[in-house]
Amino acid sequence: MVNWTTEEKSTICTIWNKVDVAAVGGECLCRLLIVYPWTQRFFINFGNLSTAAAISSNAQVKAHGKKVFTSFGDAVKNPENVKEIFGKLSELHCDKLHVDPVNFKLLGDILITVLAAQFGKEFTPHVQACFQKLVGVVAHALAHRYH
Ligand code: HEG
Repeated sequence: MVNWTTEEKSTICTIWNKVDVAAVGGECLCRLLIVYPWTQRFFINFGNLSTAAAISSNAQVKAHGKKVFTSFGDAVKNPENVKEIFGKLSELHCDKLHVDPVNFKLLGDILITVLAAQFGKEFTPHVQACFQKLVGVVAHALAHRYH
């Protein structure tokens, strides 16, 4: 069981409250699909993903990025209970979507790079450490019900 200090939780909330979830979510999913092109296989029904430009302007990618990171926001609000909150999602990603859990880590790392770019100096090593811990917990929780 991972412990969270009040300070860590407030550090994460301070940043997350300033995040435009639709913009950051869209950006993260775009980057995942461009940087790790094999992840496109999960989204073949999303239309044209043939070039970086096509991915960046794809409305379904943007909408799905918003959906994923709105859900990630539940973990921000309740980092102690991520395993419970994401239980059903873990089953879905395993049983129905067949997403390799490695991809949760890749997306988490991408979130860190996107936040670092947006927040600059405010994204101190300590802030990064707090987010690194959270994306680790989220990736672990999403992989938890795999069998
Ligand atoms: Mg997943 C659907 C959350 C990473 C592939 N993802 C969803 C849904 C949510 C979600 C809330 C909608 C579930 C529903 O319709 O009931 N995803 C979520 C989180 C994270 C994540 C919180 C990690 C932070 N997802 C993720 C990754 C991949 C992926 C890394 C693949 C590389 N997700 C995926 C696919 C779907 C969802 C293919 C179904 C998309 C669709 O066709 O609508």
